Amino acid sequence: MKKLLSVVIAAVVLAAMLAPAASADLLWTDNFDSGVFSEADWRVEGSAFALTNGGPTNSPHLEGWAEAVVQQSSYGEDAPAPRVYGPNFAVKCDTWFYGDGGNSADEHWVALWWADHFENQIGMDVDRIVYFVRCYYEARKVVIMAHGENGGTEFYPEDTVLAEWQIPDDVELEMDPSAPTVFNLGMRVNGQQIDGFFNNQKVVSATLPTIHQYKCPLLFWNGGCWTGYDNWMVSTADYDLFNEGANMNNGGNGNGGNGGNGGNAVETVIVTDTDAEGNIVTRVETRPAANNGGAATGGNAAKTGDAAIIAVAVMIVALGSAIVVKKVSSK
Ligand SMILES: [Ca+2]
Repeated sequence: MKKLLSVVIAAVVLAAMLAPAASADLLWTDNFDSGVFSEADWRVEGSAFALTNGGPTNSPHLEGWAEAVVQQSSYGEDAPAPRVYGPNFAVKCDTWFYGDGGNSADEHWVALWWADHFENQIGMDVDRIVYFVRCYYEARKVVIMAHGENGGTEFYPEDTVLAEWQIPDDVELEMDPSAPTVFNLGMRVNGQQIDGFFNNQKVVSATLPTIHQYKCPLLFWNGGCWTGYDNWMVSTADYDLFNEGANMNNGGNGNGGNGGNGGNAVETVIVTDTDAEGNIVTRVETRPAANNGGAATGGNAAKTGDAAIIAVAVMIVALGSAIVVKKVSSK
């Protein structure tokens, strides 16, 4: 029995050696200073956002009038594509309000958008819950908002504010064509935890009612005003994108950070259970790592460097199915 246990332990150790170290990665940044939309990064068609030079960041940035609703990261024709993310990411950007853009609505807002898709589908008419971190200009609020679409309406049949923060009176927020206030807006999703950030401060948080592992584009979303965006940054959830330092809440078990193109990482766990005869049994299980975001999408073929890890995973699964350790009898 001890020998078998040793084999299991050795396999776990081997897996630990071969598995990629949990890494907090900055995945993608775009300051638009190249002066062009990269079609590998952004889905350009249908966008009413324009690349414009100057502005409050004094550099190329995105600018949209009221009818410029979304600018979304690229996903290509065949998912998964490079710029889609499961529930393990953080994103932030600089943004500002130039004016109402001719839209006389009572409220104008800017937002970041991500959706929890219930199946590996991207586009309209899919089952999902969409999440916004929005900054409202007139009401001076930052909120996390959710609404369901199709099957997602079971959870949120209409726009629902999950968390709300009032911007303090002493914080400047000017809507001004020539000198708008630049602020940064952020969203982080780590498993079922969602956080919203304003100027690198975590100001709103909520727990998602459900979570799936499918990947989705990230969007700038313009709530009907004349606005600008710049300095886009995307990272894994455990990367310190908001300069939180020691206060950073990883919100998980430390296994996060599998990278935006992940989906191949595995974790090995020891499961203790009781069998039909009441014996305590222990087995080793290997499964896609938590917060992986990719294993279920069906398209994440192992890259060369991952082949060894997959092989170890298969080996451990085989061991796990063969070994049932009866702790009771090993006393
Ligand atoms: Ca720029």
